[in-house]
Parts: sequence; structure tokens; C-alpha cells
Amino acid sequence: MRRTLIAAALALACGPLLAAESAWITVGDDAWRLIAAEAADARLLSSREVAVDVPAVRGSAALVRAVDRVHAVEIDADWLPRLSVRVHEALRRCGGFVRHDSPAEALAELHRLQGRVEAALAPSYAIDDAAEVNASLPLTQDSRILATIQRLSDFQNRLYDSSHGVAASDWLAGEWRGIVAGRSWMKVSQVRHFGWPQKSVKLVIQGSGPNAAETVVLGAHLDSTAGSGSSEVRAPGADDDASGVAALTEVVRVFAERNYRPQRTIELIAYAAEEAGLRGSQQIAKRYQRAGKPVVGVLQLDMTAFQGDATDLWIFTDYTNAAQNQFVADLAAAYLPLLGVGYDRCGYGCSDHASWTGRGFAASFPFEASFAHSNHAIHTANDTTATFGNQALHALKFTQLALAYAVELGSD
Ligand code: IPO
Ligand code: ZN
Repeated sequence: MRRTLIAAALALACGPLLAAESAWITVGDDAWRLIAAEAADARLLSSREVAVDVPAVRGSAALVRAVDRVHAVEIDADWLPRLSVRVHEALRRCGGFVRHDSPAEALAELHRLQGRVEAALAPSYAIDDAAEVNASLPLTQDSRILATIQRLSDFQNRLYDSSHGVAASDWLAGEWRGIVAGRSWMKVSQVRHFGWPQKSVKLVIQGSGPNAAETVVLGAHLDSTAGSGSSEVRAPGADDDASGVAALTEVVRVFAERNYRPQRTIELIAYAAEEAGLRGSQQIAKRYQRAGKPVVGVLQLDMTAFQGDATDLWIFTDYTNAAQNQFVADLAAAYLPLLGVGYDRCGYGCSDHASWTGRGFAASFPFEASFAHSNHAIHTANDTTATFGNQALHALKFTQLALAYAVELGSD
């Protein structure tokens, strides 16, 4: 009793210091070293070696096998908002962390990664819907993409645990509802999550073929982050990742304009809480896996507006599916023949595709730049449209690639 009283008094006096809760994350080696040096009470639970494919030479399509060390760590949850920022500042590299709901789940992730989950479903990657793709591509408009990026950047921030982040989710749901209005086969919903208020936004385009249960997922993340993670911080997240959400929005707008009805079901998802350790996509991929939902492919768009290299599209070869990556490159060659394609590695937990890969689904992640020339303004108040010259011509390429991907995989 007395212990309880003292604890309560201390909690009142010290606030969040004593109220600190544990979080369980998995991280790559670089991030773990940074945590070990800076987060005094972080505790290593387990480590595993994971085989990944990486370009033999930066940029090249020829891959070699490499080994990543991935670690399960228990850490004070208050430390996490700083982690994604510190990884960028200190390491000048990508790669992130994945947050789990329990130590057991963190260890289970290591176990699955070590087993190198191959995608359970292997669809045909035939490119045979040129009529629909070629009729749709000219309808995509960079001015509309830019307007959506600007609108999303105008929120003070889109933090997963702030009222602004909640408002951004509500706004996007309304925007998508407006676009699909009157089309019975297109439905918008908001997905609730356990542990934070921002909802993911999901748009389902119901398939009309015999394989309508099979689902193609295109995703981007709705949330943003900067600095402290305080709920009033300015975090426009124009490139990261309003540019991905805007690309999805333009794909939807063109599909609605054409009254396009796929054979398979297509889902577009703006994930909540990516910056908090892929938490939104973790919950969604876990639910889909448990429900046995046949997801035949996943495409992630996270950062599409900042052109860092002469080569346009960068395909990350680690924690993604090689066969589907080839399909993405083939789509670019077929429909966007003027674009250059390069290959790079992204690091563990780098964006929401990793949540799907970890659950055995085929995921790909076409990116705006090579690692060496990536946008350094992300995760700061300077991630605005000005950083990419107030235009969306680079984002337009990813929009067109995503549209071709959705039609070609959606129609088999
Ligand atoms: C990211 C991805 C790849 C590279 I190279 C650089 C940066 C962004 C990703 N880590 C992120 O913060 N997504 O929200
Ligand atoms: Zn980010």
C-alpha cells in the first residue's frame, strides 16, 4: 500500500519519466549500434542473420547474396520518436525499425525473416492489357498530384498520435469518397488501429472476375514525422509521404474517370503510423495473413517527388520479391520506355513493404532516388514542395507506374 502511494506520488512529480512504457522493436545493425550508444536502457533480446539480395554494384540489376544482422530490442517507448530522425541524421541512411505489440512478436519476426519467407502466391506477370493502360496513362495529371501533395502538407503535421494526423485521415477519406461517388464497386473506409488514434484509409475496387477474391494492394503512408514528435511540431512530409498518397489518389481519380473494373480486387491503402515503426501496415498485414486473404502483390510508394539522380526509378532489392521486382521493371520498359531504372538496397524496416514481406506476401518498392542521392529534407520541417521545385513531374512517373501495375496485375 505504502509502495503504491510512493509510486503514485513519484509518478505525479516526475510525469512521463516514471510512466515510461516498454516497446519491442526489430532493427537492422546500424540502427541497433546507434540505439546501443544513445539509449542507455535499451536491452537486446535476440539477433539473427538474414539473407538479402543486393546489387553487385550500386545501380546494377545483377544481384549478389548478402547477410543483414537484425535485432530484437526492448526499449523505452519515449525514445522511439527520435529514432527515425536520428537514423537519418547520424547514419545518413535509410532503414528503419519495426514496432511489435509484444516481445514474443518481435522474436517471431526474427524467426520468419531467418526462414526467408518466399511469397506464397505467384501470379502470372504477363503484360497484356495495353489497351486499358495506354488509354489511362494520358489522363494522369501532374498538376493534380501537386495539389494533393500541397493539401496534405498544409496540415501542421500528420503525426499518427496527434489531432492533426487524425484530421488528415478524415480529410483523405472524404477526398477519396468524393472521387468514387456513384460507383458501387469502389468503396472507401477508415481502418481503426489499436494503440493510436490515426486511422488508415482504404479504398477497395471490387473485382468482377472469377478470381475477385485475389487482391492487389497499392500503398503509401499517410503519417509524417519531424524532430521531437511533439504533437504541434511542423512536419509537412511533402515528399515523405504526401507524394505517395497523392500518386495513389491520382490513380483512383483516373480509374473513376474511366469507370475501370478490374478482374481481381484492388485495394489502395494510405497507412497510418509508418514513421512509428510501420505500425499501421504491421497490423493490416497481420490481419490479412490471419484471415488467409490471397494478396497476390503489394506495391509501396514512399517518396516519389524528389528526383535525386538522372536515373528515374530505383528498385530496392532487399526485403522485396525478386519476381515481382522484375515485373515492375518490365512494366516500366513497356509503358515508360524513356525512364531509366536502377537498383539499390534500402535496409531493414525501411517502409511499409517490409510489413508485407515479413508476412509472406510479394512486395516491391520503386523509389525516387538512389540511396546516395536521396532527399535529406525528410523528417524535418523542410520537407515541403519547395524542395522539389513545386512540381510533380517525378511523382507523375510513379503514378503511371502504379497505374500500369494495378491494371496489369488487376486484370489476370
Ligand atoms: C527512405 C527510404 C529509402 C531511402 I534510400 C531513403 C529514405 C525513407 C524511409 N526510410 C522513410 O522514412 N519512410 O517514411
Ligand atoms: Zn519517413
